[in-house]
Amino acid sequence: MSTVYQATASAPVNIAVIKYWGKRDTKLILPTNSSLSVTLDQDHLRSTTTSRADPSFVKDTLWLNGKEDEIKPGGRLATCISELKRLRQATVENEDPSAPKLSTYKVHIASYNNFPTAAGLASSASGFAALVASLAQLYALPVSPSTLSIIARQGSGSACRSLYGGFVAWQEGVLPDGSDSLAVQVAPQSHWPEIHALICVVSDDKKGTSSTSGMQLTVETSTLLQHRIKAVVPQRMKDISKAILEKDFDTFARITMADSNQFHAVALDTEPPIFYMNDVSRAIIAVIVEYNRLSLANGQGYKAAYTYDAGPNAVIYAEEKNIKEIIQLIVSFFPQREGTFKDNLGVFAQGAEVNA
Ligand code: 2P0
Repeated sequence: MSTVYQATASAPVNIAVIKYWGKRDTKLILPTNSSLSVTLDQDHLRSTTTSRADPSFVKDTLWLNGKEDEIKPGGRLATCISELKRLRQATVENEDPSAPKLSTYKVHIASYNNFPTAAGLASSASGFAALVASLAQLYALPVSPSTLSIIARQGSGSACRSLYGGFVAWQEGVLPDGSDSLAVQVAPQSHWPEIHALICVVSDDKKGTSSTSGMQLTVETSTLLQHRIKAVVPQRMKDISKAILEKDFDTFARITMADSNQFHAVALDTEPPIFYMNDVSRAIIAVIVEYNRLSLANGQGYKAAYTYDAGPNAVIYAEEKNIKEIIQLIVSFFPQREGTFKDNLGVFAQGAEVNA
């Protein structure tokens, strides 16, 4: 019987608090600014990928949620796969001539997202991170998650941050080959386990402008982006990293909301303008602003921080002790309607789906 070479790995979704928006190199996926995210520590917002290498396979093949997906030559998927094969050869096979030449075999890859597309969450970050982690395991690559993040980055920028759990920075780097544009862990989740994320699904419609094309339009046309890159993000990266290390929720919340606001401002500053939030998104902002205002007036500091990606869904970061109150607040303002998930404002909390 021949040996089966197969490995399975999974990676969770991450939600940025300092947003990545803009590339200085579109092929290598090098960003115009550093970013920072929280990797969601829950079982049901993950991609799980199984990879198998076999000499009998005739071509590299990918199934996404059970459906075959094209691997375009020279495309992002092909780049990730060939980079991992190259690493296998350069490390394991070159060092140990008796190691099986897995880099010469074609691979079959099956990837599943366990969250419904209806959750309205981008799956490219967890998807590419799980794919890279699974092939790295299959090939027994003796490399760090940061090295793997360089490869995941070339699949989708935000994917590099899902190689680590907890609080993760993607350092933009300065080198033209992208070898220093990688993810590092600022702190593990266990450092600040009280931080939870509430995902409020406002709409599961496919967004109008993809991140990839939207951010390029912003780079080409927005003057505000230039200000953001040079004068705003570097200080925010330092300040929010410090806030995380010191478990300073007030600073974390202020910077998170300010950076979400500025990301949507640069989207609006794009020609033609890009709108990702809708009326419900803005109403949720108003609720959180008022909730914080009352809390601050009572001398209790910030209790919640909203952030929005390239779509209308809200993610609310809060400390565990306030999560229940925030869910009740959101649900009282935005009652859950009967009917399909699509019609509802779904609320997911870190750790469990909330039936409100
Ligand atoms: C982020 N987003 O930092 C930001 C905030 C959306 C808004 O990363 O072209 O899907 O594949 O590198 O990673 C979305 O961008 O774009 C994104 P590509 P990606 O999470």
